[in-house]
Amino acid sequence: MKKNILLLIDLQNDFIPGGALAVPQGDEVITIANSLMKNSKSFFAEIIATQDWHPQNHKSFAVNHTGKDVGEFIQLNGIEQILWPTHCVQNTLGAQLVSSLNSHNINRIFHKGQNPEVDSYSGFFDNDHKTSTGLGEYLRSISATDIYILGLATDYCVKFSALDCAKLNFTTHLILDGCRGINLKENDIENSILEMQKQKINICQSSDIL
Ligand code: VGL
Ligand code: ZN
Repeated sequence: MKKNILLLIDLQNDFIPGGALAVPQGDEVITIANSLMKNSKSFFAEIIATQDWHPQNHKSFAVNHTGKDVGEFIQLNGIEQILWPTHCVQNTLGAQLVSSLNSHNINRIFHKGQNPEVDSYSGFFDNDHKTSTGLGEYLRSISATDIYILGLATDYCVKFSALDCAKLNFTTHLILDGCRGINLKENDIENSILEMQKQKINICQSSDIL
């Protein structure tokens, strides 16, 4: 039997306009998340959210490397790491879910990026794939079959969450109009979508569900 899950990626203040790592038009996806939660209650068995949840000393932050600027690359424990502005620090306003998101509909939240030594774009694993957030195990434990993903940012946390989700053998759907990307380099968003399609991720629109 099918068991559909709605997975909301990083709908946090720091990723919407005005935030520390604002994704262009990131706020536009909140309406879509709200209407899916309100109008597709019988379609989704559960609604799960992720939160980027960094300690202040996280090594993905440029300020934690003397002489380095945002956007520069470093080697972080053997993995290439782009340096970000300080964002989503645990228990700060920037890390909170966007206040206009109807978060009372969310059944469970998984945190990621808590280890200062490794970044975690995926909601399932750290970037070194050594530590799980527990999300995959949880989805398995409730016998979820189909995971519908939306959120921020298409070319980082959404992409890596969707790729891990498909790798874990869940049928994975990307709700495209419910995502916005950073597009640091031209075509990053477009290439991310192509990469996801190549891994058998189904690209859909919220109107296919609503
Ligand atoms: C994200 C960069 C750094 C994201 C999180 O949510 O896409 N991007 N941390
Ligand atoms: Zn982050």
